[in-house]
Amino acid sequence: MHPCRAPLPRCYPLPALLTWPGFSSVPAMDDQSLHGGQHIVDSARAAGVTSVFTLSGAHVFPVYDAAVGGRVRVESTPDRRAVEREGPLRLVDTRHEQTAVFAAEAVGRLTRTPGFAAVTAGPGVTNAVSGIATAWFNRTPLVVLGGRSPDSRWGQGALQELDQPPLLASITKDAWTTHDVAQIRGDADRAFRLAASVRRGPVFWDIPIDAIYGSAPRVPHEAVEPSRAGAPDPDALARAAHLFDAAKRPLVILGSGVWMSDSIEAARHLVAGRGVPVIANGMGRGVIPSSDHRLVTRARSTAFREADLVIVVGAPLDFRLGYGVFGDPGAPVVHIVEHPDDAVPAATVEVALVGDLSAALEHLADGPYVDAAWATRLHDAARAAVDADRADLESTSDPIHPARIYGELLPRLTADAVVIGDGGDFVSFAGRYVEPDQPGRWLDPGPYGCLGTGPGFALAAGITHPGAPLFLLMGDGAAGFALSDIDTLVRHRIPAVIVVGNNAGWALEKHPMRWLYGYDVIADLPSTRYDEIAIALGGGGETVTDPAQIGPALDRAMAAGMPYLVNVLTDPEAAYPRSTLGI
Ligand SMILES: Cc1ncc(C[n+]2csc(CCOP(=O)(O)OP(=O)(O)O)c2C)c(N)n1
Ligand SMILES: [Mg+2]
Repeated sequence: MHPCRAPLPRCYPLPALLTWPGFSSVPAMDDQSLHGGQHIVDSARAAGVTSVFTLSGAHVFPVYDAAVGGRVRVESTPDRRAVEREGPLRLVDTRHEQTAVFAAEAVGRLTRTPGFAAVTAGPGVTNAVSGIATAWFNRTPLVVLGGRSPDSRWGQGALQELDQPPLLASITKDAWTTHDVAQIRGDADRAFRLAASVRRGPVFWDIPIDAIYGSAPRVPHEAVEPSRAGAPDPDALARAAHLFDAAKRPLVILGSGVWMSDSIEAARHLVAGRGVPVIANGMGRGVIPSSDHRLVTRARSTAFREADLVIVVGAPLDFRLGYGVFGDPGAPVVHIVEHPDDAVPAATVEVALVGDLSAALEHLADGPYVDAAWATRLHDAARAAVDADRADLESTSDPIHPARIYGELLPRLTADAVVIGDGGDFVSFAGRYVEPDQPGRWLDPGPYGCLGTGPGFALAAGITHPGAPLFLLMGDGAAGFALSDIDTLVRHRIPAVIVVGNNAGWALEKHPMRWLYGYDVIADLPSTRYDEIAIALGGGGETVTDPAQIGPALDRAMAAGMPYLVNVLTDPEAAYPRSTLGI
């Protein structure tokens, strides 16, 4: 009889679980025989993973046991939290699975190695869906392991019995169930490799408890590297170079792919070699620092309207880029992507260059210098936009204009600061004013636009960049999704400066509804003391109503050495001036 089909006790008294022949108790493992969790943790480490994000659930206990190195290790160390931190794999527990998966997603983007979350069966998995979808939209390497009720009970109505892979199939590179403990190591290797291979993305796999609690011989590890992008087609390269050389008003857009594929040096080389104006998007922000006069993100509408060639590197031609139509009639586009699936057809695409981004950028770096008048025009337009911001950034209005918060924040941002946005209008203001000086230091949800990502992202940033100043900017509406995970930031000692732009409502919905209907409903919220929630959860905080007090409050937050929430009451009528709803 297959061990998974061994007779079970009528229900699951825990001691019976340990003696049932399908399971192997953890202490019985010897050097040659590993339980399912040990196979997974070994595989994760071999893939360069250092943390696993989770919320406790018995379906995945073996992962925890392996992550901390087993009972003897835990019992011989007086500080339980230290064991959880030190690993073999750092075990990071949250208050909601959405936060665990958002954190793993952010780790995937910040480190460019797969983020890893393990969630319990059923509700653990369904709570993970928004994080997995976020990774799908962002092309983030992410592995989510789900617990699963036992095969031997399947169909009988075990707790949380749910066939999970079909739920995830449309938002993952692959989603499957591993039924046999002997397959776990190979499947884990495949999951991490697949997530990190071009085109990067999330992978989901679940393991029934009768397999993950079982044991199987140690498997010799064969290192297989994730697949990388191939060499771009020489003909396409030549056509792109020809268009670039002939263009009078070329523009380069650098997207997240430049960061994710580590093509930063090649991008800088291209910009310096050709003097071409650049607009940054997503994780491409910071590749060209704000001090470089060729960065003209603030002259975006002029640049999009007037460019006669747009070279889009590592970014989808989605709503953020007007679906690839720049100017009227649309300027020709050279679309440079790593994988054919990213080269979606748009009428304006003249050349689709598929392959290694660095190779493509290096090839295009050779050629004539861009017309100085065009570069100067965009630089002047960008500077004029920055100058025009000054009045709002210095506003003394009462109630506080949200821009004034950024007027106080910007001088306090050092180059190593990580800035995270989670919200509507308040974060649109952040995107406009905050220009990171290094890549990989700005995190927003990306095109999936899911509220509630912020605390998970802050957790990831605090773990990935310990010691770097960390700012989490949240709308008051967004804050409501995951404030309980301030508790997580406290427990894991992440000294995030949390700024809530509290306009007592869902402004990004309130104002558009008013424009469309002349009135708004369900868009008002109370002016809640979110700082008191942070204090109750073990952090610090204060409420600010006077614009002159924002700066001193930020200073106190930065000096606090713990999560500290500055709850700034802002003007509900100060809408972000937007021209599109992204549709
Ligand atoms: C999970 C989720 N639910 C709903 C939305 C729709 N939505 C987008 S922005 C927004 C308002 C956000 O309000 P807040 O965080 O307070 O920022 P504000 O616009 O007020 O500055 C809403 C409800 C969403 N993007 N994600
Ligand atoms: Mg709000």
